[in-house]
Amino acid sequence: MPIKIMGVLNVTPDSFSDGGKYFSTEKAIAHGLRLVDEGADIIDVGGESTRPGAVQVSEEQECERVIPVIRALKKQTNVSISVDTRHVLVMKEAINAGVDIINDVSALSAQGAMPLVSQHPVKICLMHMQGTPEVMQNAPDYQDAVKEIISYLKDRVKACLQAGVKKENIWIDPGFGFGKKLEHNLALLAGLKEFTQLGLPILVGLSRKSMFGEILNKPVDQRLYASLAGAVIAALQGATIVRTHDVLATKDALAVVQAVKAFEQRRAEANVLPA
Ligand code: 7PJ
Repeated sequence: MPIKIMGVLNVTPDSFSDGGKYFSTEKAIAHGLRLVDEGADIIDVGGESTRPGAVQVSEEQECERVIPVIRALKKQTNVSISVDTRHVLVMKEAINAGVDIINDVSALSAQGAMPLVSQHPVKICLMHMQGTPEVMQNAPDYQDAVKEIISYLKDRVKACLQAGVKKENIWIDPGFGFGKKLEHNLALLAGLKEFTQLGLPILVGLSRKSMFGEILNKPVDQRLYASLAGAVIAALQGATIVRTHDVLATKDALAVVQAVKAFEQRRAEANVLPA
């Protein structure tokens, strides 16, 4: 499966890594179209910041931010559109607006989320988070992060299947930075291949995250090269969707991974002896 690039489109005044530069419908649409030009396969539209300490918005406000942007991008582009939300009202209105993917950092834990999405042919990304955005970085704690997060995702996948979601519509995501210390994020990146045992597409979001800030001691606007290294490490281990603010750079880096993988595939096929 070719690696897909998901471009991040924040429609929030307080999103941490672009300083709310795109906080208006018009600006958001323009930025979304730019990400498409850069080669994004998916645009992920989010109206709620999940940064610790971020200002809370109502579901109605979140809809006012994201729905016009989703409608415009559906009309003006051919790429898939995703909505980054934890809230059922936003999911419902985004589905009405034609969204293709529901990307939920709480893995559809809101009451009514699973029954809603099971009624529609949308893809679902189930992400792991320890705690809630407000408190998740207070004291992240795991015995074995990789094992525990795989087990959590297996349970959420099972619940989705029981609620009637089709297996081919489910993606998983270990949730880098969501209730994780540096050592947990490193364990996940080092052990990402283990997530392929679920047999589902793996999405990773590493772009500009604080784990790179800790490794480099650099602010968010100086983490591009580190984020590319992270994306390459993830893709080599089987990540198939990479969520990023920097579409063009990430696309080029992952084209190299793709070419090496295709070479390995050809060589493996050539070495198979005819029956
Ligand atoms: C992620 C996300 C991620 C998925 C955010 C940020 C924080 N959705 N939404 N995975 N991160 N699926 O972009 O730094 O890692 S918001």
